[in-house]
Amino acid sequence: MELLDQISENLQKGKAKAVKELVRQAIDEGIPADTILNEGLISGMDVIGAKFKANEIFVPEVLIAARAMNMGAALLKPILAEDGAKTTGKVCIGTVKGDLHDIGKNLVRMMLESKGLEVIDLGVDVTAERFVETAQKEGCQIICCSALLTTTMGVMADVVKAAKDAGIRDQVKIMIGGAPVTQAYCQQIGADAYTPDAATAAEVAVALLKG
Ligand code: B1M
Repeated sequence: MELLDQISENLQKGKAKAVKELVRQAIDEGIPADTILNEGLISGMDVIGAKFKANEIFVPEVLIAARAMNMGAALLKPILAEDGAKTTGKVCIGTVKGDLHDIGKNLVRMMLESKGLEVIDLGVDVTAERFVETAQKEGCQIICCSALLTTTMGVMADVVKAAKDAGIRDQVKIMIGGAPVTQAYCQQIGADAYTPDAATAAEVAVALLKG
């Protein structure tokens, strides 16, 4: 079986140690880090998502797979950080209030850091006020919000409103993403950018910082 398929299969089985070893092997074989991430780790997580939706697996299995995903991704972080030109800028990122999904958010953070940006990670379950207070206090040029639930994506509109109410809307860009989020929603709430994946998020953040 091809190495990337083995990574995906082992991630689905929650075998974190095997995933780590296979990711290391893939790196040693010269497979590009973004290919390992997308075609090994994320593709395995996609299968988990489909099975979770179909009630074929449940929360414990998903959590074990998530752990394997994070362990594999951690090995890729320093390699992704070596790639390409560096930009300066400060970003705060978090998963919105009521939402505990952090795998995608962590990948976005990793890709932002790989571009040289300073990232303040607020974690999960972050209120609109906390995003805005952090941006104000720390002088962040960009706020990145992640949401994975249709019931929590509304908090992103609250972030836009809170930034307006705090008088910093013209000083901070608001980027949004996560599986249920769309370009149409971005326009509807008046955020600055929607991106479908972590690599694009980092590219768009750099473009926004360059003005
Ligand atoms: Co949850 N869950 N979950 N879950 N979970 C989903 C999201 C769901 C779609 C599964 C399903 O039923 N089909 C569904 C949501 C339905 C909906 O609202 N439409 C769901 C549900 C219902 C729930 C619970 C309510 C289940 C329950 O308890 N009954 C519960 C809610 C808990 C809560 O948050 N309050 C719950 C819990 C969990 C776990 C804890 C078990 C676990 C999370 C573990 C963790 O994150 N540490 C979990 C997981 C893992 C998933 C699925 C299976 C996988 C999500 C994931 O990590 N994908 C998910 C199914 C799915 O998405 N297909 C599901 C991999 C990740 C790399 O992708 O996060 O989309 P993603 O990130 C991408 C892009 O979206 C983008 O870049 C990333 C990489 O390229 N991106 C951004 C993400 N954030 C961005 C921010 C940006 C830009 C881009 O800012 C600029």
